Amino acid sequence: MIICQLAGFLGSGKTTLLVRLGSELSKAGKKVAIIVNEVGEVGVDGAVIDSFGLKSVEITEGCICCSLSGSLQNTLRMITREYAPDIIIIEPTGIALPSIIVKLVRTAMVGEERMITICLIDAFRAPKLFKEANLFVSRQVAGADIVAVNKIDLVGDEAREEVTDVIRGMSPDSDIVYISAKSGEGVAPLLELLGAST
Ligand SMILES: Nc1nc2c(ncn2[C@@H]2O[C@H](COP(=O)(O)OP(=O)(O)O)[C@@H](O)[C@H]2O)c(=O)[nH]1
Ligand SMILES: [Mg+2]
Repeated sequence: MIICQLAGFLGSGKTTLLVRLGSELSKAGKKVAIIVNEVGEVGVDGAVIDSFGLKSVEITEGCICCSLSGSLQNTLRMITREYAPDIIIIEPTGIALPSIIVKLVRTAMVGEERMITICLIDAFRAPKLFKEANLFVSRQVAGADIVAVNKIDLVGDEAREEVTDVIRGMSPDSDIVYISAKSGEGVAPLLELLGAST
């Protein structure tokens, strides 16, 4: 089983990517479950999720990386036991730290899973974000296996290069992909990684 975490600041495109990855993986014959933690954020449209035949659980009363860590772990165990998915996609809140979620998952699942952390960066808002929340974003980026620079439909080559330089400075070894969660451009490698073709 793969457990995929979609990290990233509020508005970076996590929910949009979640719906795209979930529906594509489901179309490819994978059993997909989704855990969404939103506290005052725009949520997943339940009807949309259901229409793709995905199993989803929402946790809304607090943050799964702190006050509701036990709730995340129980939900993971419950979904695994009752639904036996091929993949679980987790969308934490925009202020969660990926490394904490990874630890919680590891403890809950005692190592039967493969954990993949994708951190989304909004290419359009990146310059502002890097200026105003640099330390926090660098911790999110550093905790990721893959950094997905999202909304590339909104920026040109130069902005893309600049974002790339900053990310490289924060985390020299992370893989970087360039995507539009909205149009689906560039998303194929992520689907591959999540086992769409196996
Ligand atoms: N232009 C563009 N907009 C996007 C893209 N991905 C997400 N958005 C928009 O960005 C906003 C925030 O997206 P959402 O998925 O809710 O972000 P979240 O807060 O990280 O879950 C929404 O209005 C999306 O339609 C993209 O690739 N391109
Ligand atoms: Mg969201």
